[in-house]
Amino acid sequence: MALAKVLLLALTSLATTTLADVRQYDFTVGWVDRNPDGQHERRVMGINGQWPIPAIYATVGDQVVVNLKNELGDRPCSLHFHGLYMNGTSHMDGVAQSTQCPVPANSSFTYSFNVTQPGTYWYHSHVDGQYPDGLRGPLIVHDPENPYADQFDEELVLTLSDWYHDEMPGLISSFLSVTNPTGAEPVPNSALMNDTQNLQIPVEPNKTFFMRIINIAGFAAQYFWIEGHTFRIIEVDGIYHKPLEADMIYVTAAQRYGILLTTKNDSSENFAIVGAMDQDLFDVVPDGLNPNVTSYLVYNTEASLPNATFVDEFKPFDDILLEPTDELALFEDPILSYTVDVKMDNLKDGVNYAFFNDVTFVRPKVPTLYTVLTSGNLSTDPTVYGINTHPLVLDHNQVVEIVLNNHDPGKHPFHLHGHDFQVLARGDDDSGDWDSEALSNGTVTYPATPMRRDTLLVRPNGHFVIRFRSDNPGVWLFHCHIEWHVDSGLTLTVVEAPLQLQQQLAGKIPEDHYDACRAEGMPYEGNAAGNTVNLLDTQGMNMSPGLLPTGFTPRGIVALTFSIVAGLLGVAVIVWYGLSEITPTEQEREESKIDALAKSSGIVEVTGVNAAEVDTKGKAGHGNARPV
Ligand SMILES: *[C@@H]1O[C@H](CO)[C@@H](O)[C@H](O)[C@H]1NC(C)=O
Ligand SMILES: *[C@@H]1O[C@H](CO)[C@@H](O)[C@H](O)[C@H]1NC(C)=O
Ligand SMILES: *[C@@H]1O[C@H](CO)[C@@H](O)[C@H](O)[C@H]1NC(C)=O
Ligand SMILES: *[C@@H]1O[C@H](CO)[C@@H](O)[C@H](O)[C@H]1NC(C)=O
Ligand SMILES: *[C@@H]1O[C@H](CO)[C@@H](O)[C@H](O)[C@H]1NC(C)=O
Ligand SMILES: *[C@@H]1O[C@H](CO)[C@@H](O)[C@H](O)[C@H]1NC(C)=O
Ligand SMILES: *[C@@H]1O[C@H](CO)[C@@H](O)[C@H](O)[C@H]1NC(C)=O
Ligand SMILES: *[C@@H]1O[C@H](CO)[C@@H](O)[C@H](O)[C@H]1NC(C)=O
Ligand SMILES: *[C@@H]1O[C@H](CO)[C@@H](O)[C@H](O)[C@H]1NC(C)=O
Ligand SMILES: *[C@@H]1O[C@H](CO)[C@@H](O)[C@H](O)[C@H]1NC(C)=O
Ligand SMILES: [Cu+2]
Repeated sequence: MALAKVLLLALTSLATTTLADVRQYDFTVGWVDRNPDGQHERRVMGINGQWPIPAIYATVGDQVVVNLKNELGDRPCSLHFHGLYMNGTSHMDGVAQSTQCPVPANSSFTYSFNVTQPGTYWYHSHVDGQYPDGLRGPLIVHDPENPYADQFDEELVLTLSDWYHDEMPGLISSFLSVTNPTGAEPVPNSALMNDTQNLQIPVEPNKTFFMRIINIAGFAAQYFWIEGHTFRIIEVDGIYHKPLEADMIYVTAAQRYGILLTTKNDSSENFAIVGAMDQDLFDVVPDGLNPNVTSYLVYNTEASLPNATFVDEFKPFDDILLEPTDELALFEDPILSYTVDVKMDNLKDGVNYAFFNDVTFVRPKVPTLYTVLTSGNLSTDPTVYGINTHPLVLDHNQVVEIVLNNHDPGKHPFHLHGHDFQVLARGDDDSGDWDSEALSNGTVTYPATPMRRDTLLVRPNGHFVIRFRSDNPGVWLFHCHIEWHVDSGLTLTVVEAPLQLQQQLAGKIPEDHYDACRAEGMPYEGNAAGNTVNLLDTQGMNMSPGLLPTGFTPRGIVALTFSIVAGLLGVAVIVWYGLSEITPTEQEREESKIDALAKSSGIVEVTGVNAAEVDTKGKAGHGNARPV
C-alpha cells in the first residue's frame, strides 16, 4: 500500500515534469501595412510579417522563450508580459529603463521565464508609448486544472482595441506640448475587435464558449455586450472568480474578462456583439467619430446580420461584486499603507504632466533593476533610484496597501506589475480621509474575500484601496494604463525586497541584456544618475522640469500658446521671460515642496544639493517652451 503510494507519487511528479514544456517563439518585429478599420492604410508594427501579431500560448508550468529581433530600423522596442508574476525573473518583465535597457534597432534579445499562473493575459512593447502602433497581442495560459473546465465546450479569444490613423511618436509630441496645456489626449479614430470590424464568429446552438476578452487598447475603455445574450463572468485578469451573470461589462485598457457564453437552442437568428468606446474619456469628440465596433455571433449563414441596436444608457457589471474562487481572505492590516494622490498639472515648460504625490515619472539613466543589483545594502535607500522614478521600497513578505485618491475628473485604469491585488474599496470621494472615518463608524466594511485583479479603474475624483503581499522580489511599475498618461508621468516604481532580489538574480542577468545597454550607450551600474562611487549622490540624474511660477495657470499657458499661434512675438517673448524667471520665493517654494514630499511619504530622502538641483535642471533642460 505504502509502496504503491510512493510509486504513484513518483509517477505523478514524473508526469508533471514531462508535461512542462518549452514554448519557443521566434519573433522578428518589423513594419507591415494594414487598414484594420477600412478607413486608412498605415504601417503598423508586426511580427514575422504578421499583423494582428500572433498570440502566445502556454500551459501552467511551461517555460516560455521569446527570441526577439528588432527590425523596426530606427527605434528600440521591448516586450512586457502583462499580468505575469515573473517570480524570480524580474529582469524579464520587459520595461525599458526599469528592468532592462530598450532593445536597440537591429539587435536581438531573449525573454525566458516560467509561467506559474493560468489565465488570460497579453503582451506588448513597454518602450515609451509604443504599443498602440500595433505591438500588442494575446497571451493565453491554459490550465489543466481549470475549475470551470466541465462547463464549456470551446475557447475563444477576442481582443478589443482603439485605433489611431497616426503613429504614436508624432501624437506623443503633440500631446506633450506647450500647445496642449490642458493635456487633452489624442482621440482614437475607431474601435476594433480582434484588430478588425464586422468580424463574424460562427457558432453552433446550445454550446458554451469560454470567451477571453482582452482590451489591448492604448487609451479607450469599451462597454461590451452581446445582444440577446447574457453571460457568466468566471475570470478577471487571470484570477478565477465565482460565476456571476452579466449582460454588459466595462473593460478598461489592459483589463481582461473570461466569460461563459451559452448559445441559444434556436439557430434562426444572428446577433450583434457590440463594443462601444467610453466617450467620457475624450475631451472633444470629433465629428464623424464612430466609437462603436460590431461583430456577429453567426448561428445561421443564410440569415441576415442585424444592425446593432443603440442603447440609451450604459449599465455595466460592477467588478467589485466578484468573489475569487479560491476564497483568499482579506489580507491583515498592513504595516505600510501608502497614499497616492493623482493630479494633472503644468510644469515650467508649459506641458501638462500627471503626478503621483507631486512627482511626475522620469526615466532614470540606469534601469532601476540594475541599480538594485549594484547598490549593495544601499538598495534599501530610495535615494539611489532618483526622485523622479518615485521609488517605493518594500520589505519582503509584508502586506502593502495602496490608497489612491484621484483628484482628476478623468477615469484611470491602474496596473501593478508582478502582482494581482485585492480590491478593498472603490468610491466617489477623493478627500483622502473618507477611509478611516467610514471604517471606524462602520459605514464602510472591507469584503472578507475581496475581488482580485491586476488592473483597476478609479472613477473621476474617486478613490480605491488595494492590498497585496510583497512576496515577489522585483522592480515593478505601478501606473495608469492609458499610454498618454504613462507618457505624461503617471507611474511609480515599486522596488520590492531589493536585498532578496540581489540574491535571487546574482549572476543571472544574461549578456544580451547588457549588450542592449552598450549598444544604446546607457549605463547599467550605479544609482539613477549612473554614479557608481557615491551612490547617495544623484547629481546629474534625469529630472522633470521645475514648477510653474506661482499664479501661472493653464489659462496663462493657453494665453502663451495663443500668442505663439498668433505670432505676436513681442508679447510671447515677454511671457517667455515671465515663465523662465524664477524668483527666490519661487525657488524656496519648490524646495520646501520637495522637502514636504520627502517627509510626508517617508520614502524619498532629498539632500539640499538635490533639491537645489531640481531647479537648475528645470531651468536648463527645457527650453522647448521658447516661442520660436
Ligand atoms: C538597421 O539596419 C538597417 C538595414 O540594414 C539600416 O538601414 C539601419 O540604419 C540600421 N539601424 C540602426 C539603428 O543601426
Ligand atoms: C523554470 O523552470 C525550470 C524547470 O522547469 C527550472 O529549472 C528553473 O529554475 C525555473 N526558473 C525559475 C526562474 O524559476
Ligand atoms: C481572434 O484572434 C485570436 C488570435 O489572436 C484567434 O485565436 C481567435 O480565433 C480570433 N477570434 C475570433 C472570434 O475570430
Ligand atoms: C443542449 O445540450 C444539452 C447537453 O449539453 C442537452 O442535454 C440538451 O438536450 C440540448 N438541448 C437542445 C435543445 O438541443
Ligand atoms: C436549451 O435547452 C435546454 C433544454 O433542452 C435548456 O436547459 C437550456 O436552458 C436551453 N438553453 C437556452 C440558452 O435557452
Ligand atoms: C442596417 O442598416 C443599414 C443602413 O441603415 C440598412 O441599409 C440595412 O438594411 C440594415 N440591416 C438590417 C439587417 O436591418
Ligand atoms: C454607438 O453606440 C451607442 C450606444 O449604443 C449609441 O448611443 C451611439 O449612437 C452609437 N454611435 C454611432 C456613431 O453609431
Ligand atoms: C550589508 O550589511 C550586512 C549586515 O550589516 C553585512 O554583513 C554585509 O557585509 C553588507 N553588505 C554589503 C555589500 O555592504
Ligand atoms: C461615517 O463616516 C463617513 C465618512 O466620513 C460619513 O460620510 C458618514 O456620514 C458617517 N456615518 C455615520 C453613521 O456617522
Ligand atoms: C514567488 O515565489 C515564492 C517562492 O516560491 C512564493 O512564496 C511566492 O508566493 C511567489 N509569489 C508570487 C507572486 O507568485
Ligand atoms: Cu490615466
